[in-house]
Amino acid sequence: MDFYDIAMRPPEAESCCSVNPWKSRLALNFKGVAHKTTWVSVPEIPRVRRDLGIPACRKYPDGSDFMTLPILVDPTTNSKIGDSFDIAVYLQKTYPTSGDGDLFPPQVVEFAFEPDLPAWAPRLTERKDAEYPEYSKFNMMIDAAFTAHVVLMGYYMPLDSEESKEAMVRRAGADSWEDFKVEGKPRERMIESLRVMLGELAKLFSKDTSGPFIMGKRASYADLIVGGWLYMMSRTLPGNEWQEARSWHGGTFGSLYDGLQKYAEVK
Ligand SMILES: N[C@@H](CCC(=O)N[C@@H](CS)C(=O)NCC(=O)O)C(=O)O
Repeated sequence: MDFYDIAMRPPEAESCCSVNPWKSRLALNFKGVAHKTTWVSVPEIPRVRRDLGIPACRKYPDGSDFMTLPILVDPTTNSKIGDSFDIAVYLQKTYPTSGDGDLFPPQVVEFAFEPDLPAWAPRLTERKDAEYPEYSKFNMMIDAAFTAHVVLMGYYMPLDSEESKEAMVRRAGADSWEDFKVEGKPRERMIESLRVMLGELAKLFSKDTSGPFIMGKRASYADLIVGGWLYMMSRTLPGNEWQEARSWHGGTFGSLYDGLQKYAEVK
């Protein structure tokens, strides 16, 4: 299968840090599905998506299309999928028993967190279908909770070129990449807010302590959703911030990250 992720500075296997593609990579490896990654520069995403004939699945606040990755193309079934949640559902339906089995075992994954989001970070577009609604809702909640703290990471994304940075600067209505830097007291406050949010989330992981996942020893797509963000944090947070975050709340998120490593191979 062909998998499309956002290009970072080589070697991409060590630098790739885009949340939604990470969720899909973890799902592909969970299912043990062979795939090969194509790295796409940010300014190229709209063209690549259009050439594949995949409509946008995300909108800017003004209603215009936001062209995103990941994309998965499966030539064996002639499928082209352009949304990480749809990719997970597709993998589950097409390869129900492959790899580590069911990505969506029935479970209650409750997490409520309603932050204010900056205008340039639009919420995920709500899904109308009712496929795995419990997981879909969790995906939306997690996205909002982490996006509220994404300014801690954005500046440190190792994008592949100045053009990619400029595309993001323009979109955010900023003057330069330096505008994304958050330091000093505002950074400390934001780190503390991230710690508190993760404390709420850690409660979900404390229900079954037989393993690092929400269901204990058994990973599900809910763990992979959080995992996508942990991979972004681990690859972007500067200094020892990631080491600190790993250790918060009894090491819940360090253990989760370590538990997901078996699904993290970049291919
Ligand atoms: N609902 C989509 C959202 C995908 C998304 O927002 N992808 C981001 C990367 S994590 C992206 O492609 N951004 C492109 C850009 O910023 O230009 C999904 O889950 O796949």
